[in-house]
Amino acid sequence: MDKRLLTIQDVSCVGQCSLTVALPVISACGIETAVLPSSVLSTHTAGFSGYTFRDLTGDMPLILDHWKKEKITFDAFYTGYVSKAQIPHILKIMEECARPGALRIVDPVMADNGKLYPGFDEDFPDEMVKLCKGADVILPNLTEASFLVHEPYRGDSYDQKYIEDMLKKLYALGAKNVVLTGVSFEKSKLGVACYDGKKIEYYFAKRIDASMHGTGDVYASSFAGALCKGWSIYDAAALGADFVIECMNATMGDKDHWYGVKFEKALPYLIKRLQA
Ligand code: PXL
Repeated sequence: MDKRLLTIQDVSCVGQCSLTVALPVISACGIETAVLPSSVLSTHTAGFSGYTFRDLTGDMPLILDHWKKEKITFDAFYTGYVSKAQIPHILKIMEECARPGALRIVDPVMADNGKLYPGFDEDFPDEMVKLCKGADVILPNLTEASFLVHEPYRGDSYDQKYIEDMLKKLYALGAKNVVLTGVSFEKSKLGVACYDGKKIEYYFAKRIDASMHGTGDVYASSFAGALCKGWSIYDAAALGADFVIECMNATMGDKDHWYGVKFEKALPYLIKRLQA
């Protein structure tokens, strides 16, 4: 039977993040992608003002009931931007709609650059820990990592020991693998650190001197697609980093495109890498 992945995150109608990235990217990886929208926003919340927000928590139990009647099941779950109230529903869906050995990939989307996103309160990270516990992989950035383990965010001032202690604290939350993103020990290089409870592995690529919105979702989506195709955690983590760079290169220099990355232009690269 072909693999089917369910991704649970918001629809930001405009803004190239969450579901509007996950669906095309994971589909391009050759994986059937089902969606459960957690909410619908007119745009994402980073840089637009006055956006609409419709919460879809109430639909979650109804959707689950229907899926159970139809015996709909999944080989993988990939969660992103969700609310506190949705976490128990998501845990139930992952419990009741899993095929044997189903993967749980949790991107604890909630924060960046030292701050929680608008609408997430101080209690949210402890709720997110419940989703991280029992995940096969969690993919926090450094800000999310510090919120998850209650450590102060250190910006760029950290060393290898800090990263390796952080990986161990994140692993202790109960996930089988940790992929920590946005790690850098040299100005010219940026990458990820992977930890499976035994060994720590790094992957670094050339740092692109820009910060662009939606790269976390591009990263997690390509990672999830590759993992679902049977790639190892490390290979999928490295592919995600390379794909983000391709997307950023395709976006560089276009001042009108401040709200996201032009990932569409880099899909041929992703498809080629997955065929190699
Ligand atoms: O990229 C993460 C994300 C997802 N969804 C919404 C967001 C953000 C980040 O700002 O605002 C609605």
